Order: sequence, then structure tokens, then C-alpha cells
Amino acid sequence: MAKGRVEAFSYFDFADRDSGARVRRLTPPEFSCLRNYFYQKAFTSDGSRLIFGSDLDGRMNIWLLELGNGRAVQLTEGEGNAIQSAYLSRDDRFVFFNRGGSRHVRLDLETLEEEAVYEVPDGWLGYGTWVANDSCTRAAGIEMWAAHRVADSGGWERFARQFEARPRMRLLDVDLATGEARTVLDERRFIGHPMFRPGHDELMCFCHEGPHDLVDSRIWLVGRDGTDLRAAKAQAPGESCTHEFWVPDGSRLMYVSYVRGEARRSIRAFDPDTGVDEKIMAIPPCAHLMSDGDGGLALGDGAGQLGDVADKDGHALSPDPYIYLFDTRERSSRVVCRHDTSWAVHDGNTQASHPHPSFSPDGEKALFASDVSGRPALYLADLPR
Ligand SMILES: [Mn+2]
Repeated sequence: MAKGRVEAFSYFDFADRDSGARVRRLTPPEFSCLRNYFYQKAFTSDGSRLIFGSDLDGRMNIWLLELGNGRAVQLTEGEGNAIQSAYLSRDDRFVFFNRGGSRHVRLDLETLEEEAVYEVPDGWLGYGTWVANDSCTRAAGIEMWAAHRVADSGGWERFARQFEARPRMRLLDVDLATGEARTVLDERRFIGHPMFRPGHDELMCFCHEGPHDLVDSRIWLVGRDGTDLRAAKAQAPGESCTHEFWVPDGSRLMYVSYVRGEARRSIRAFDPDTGVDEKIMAIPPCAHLMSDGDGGLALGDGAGQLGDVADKDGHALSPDPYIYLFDTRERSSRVVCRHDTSWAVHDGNTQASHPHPSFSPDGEKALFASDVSGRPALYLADLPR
């Protein structure tokens, strides 16, 4: 069982029982199939192919699905090929991903040949999701001093202990052509979510990780040269912010904001040019959001058991099973379909069952994950017009 293996998928089409939307399950329910992180490039630019993770060969590996005919090709083999970190290059020739915390790999989709573009130095671990700039010439990466990594316990409990451990971590700016890396920031703090501002490679952002009620200021900006480190906003008392992402046109940093004990949440946006941070609209309790190109529309996944948004007391709201479409100009919401995911950890992966919805390149569909059929699977739902 090796790279290059081909499988023929049979899709399962159905009408959502609440919205009536046409939904397609793309992946076979007897295997775990995962999507990449919600702001990473998942589709080729023409929308015809999609990268995903699957344990079809007994290990979680990265695959490519040709959406028109259901032909799935295994791209990687062996251990440690992290779909969570994977993204397609802007020209659709390569997929980049982290392997086992030790390297950032570029894989040629034509030949399936691989090259380590960056090797993590001894003593360090590549950590979390690495994200390219919009031209895919640089990656924002995070490394953790390996001795400071707390042991896995199979779920979210590790997240809180990692925060308490104040690991030494650093934010990197990696040149994807030469592999040259520069340390932008190096500190004793749990950090994550590294990104470049689209169209503005000189500006990076990252977050202070940890249980949301213990992090007083989540979203941070820093110049690529390490200067001008600053919090994007002052969080209000009791406010938590999460899952920030750049609107693809680079205009704003959007995120979910919520106040402990309140059932509604907000979409908020920070404009790095003006410094203005504003509430866009109130929303049901979504965990993750992702917008279209200019931020006019956003998709969100109703939560409730709170997956990675749980605070230190496991504070939870009543479950919300829907994928939503938000019009941020009209400030209106529509249900796309049910996701009915459990938010459960699968094979030690806390993100596997998170819906993490995002738009197809043509803006007509929502891609999301759900374990409603038992194991995590990928779905594509038609959006309401
Ligand atoms: Mn998540």
C-alpha cells in the first residue's frame, strides 16, 4: 500500500432534512477522512481537485480527490504526514505539509516526488499548522523546544497543561524556495496560528494559545523582521476571541468573539491599516468561520460541546448542529445544512471531527467534515442562493 494507489469513490447524495439543500458525502464512511485546516488551500484553483487525509491504507496519509469522477490518489505513505498542515500551492503544482514535526515537505502532484524544503533543527519540533503567504513563496511556521512539549493524553487536557508549561516557542518565516528560515519571535509562551497578511508579506500574525478564559489577549501582530509586536485588540472583560483568519483579500482579520455564559457570539473584524476593531454581526455559537474573498460572506459551524473552544472548566453551551451562511453586509444568517458532528477526538486527533467549513473556489458550495456516520468524512453542500 503505497503512494500512487488509486481508489474509486462512490458519492452519497442526499437532501438535508431541515434545509432541503443538496449535500454530497465525498468519502467512504468506513474510513476516517479528514480535511485540512479551514483557512488552508484545499481545492485546486479551478475547483476540480481536493486534498484530504485518509487512513484507507491503515495510516493517515494525504490523498487527492478528482471531484468530477471520484478518483482518489494516495500522495504520501508512512507515518506522520499531517493533513492538518497541508496546503496546495497557488499554482496547484505542489502540496506542502509537515512530516512528524521534523520537516516541511513539498510534494509534486505530477510525479509524487518529495523534497524537504525545511528541516527542523535538533532540539526543536515543528508545531501545528504552517501557513503560506498568498503567493506561496514563504511559510509562517511555529517550532517548540522539544523538551518543553508535554506528553499526549489523547485529548484536550494536554492543551491546558501545555499552556501551563510555558514552552519555549518561536515564530518562523521560511523561504519555500531556499529553505532559509528566520526567527521572527522567540519566547516562553504557548503560541499558534501563524499567518502572513495576504498581499502584505511584511506583516505576520499569531495567537497566544491556551484555554480561552486564561488567555487575556489572543491575537497578535508582528513585523516579519520581528519589530512592532502588538496585540490586535484589547479584549473586554470576560471576552474570548478565537479562530482568527485573514479575509483572503488581506483587508481584515476576522474572528469569533464570545462572552462567557452568553449563547450568541459575534463576528468581529480588525483592520490593520486603521487599527479599527469592530463587531460585524451577532451569530449563533459557531466555533470556526471562514469568509469568501472579500469577507462579504462567511461560513460558520454551530458548536455546543465546544471542541477546541472549551475553557478550563469545560464550559459548554447547548449543541448547535448547523452549518451557517452569513451575509456580513446585510447582517443576515441562513442555515446551509446540518453537520451533526460529535466534536469527538478520533485516534488522538482533536480536530478530526470539527466541521471547519470553507467555500469552494466558485463560491457555490461549502466543504465541511462531520463524523455523523461514525468516522470523520468530508461533505460538500450547495449554498442557498
Ligand atoms: Mn478546530
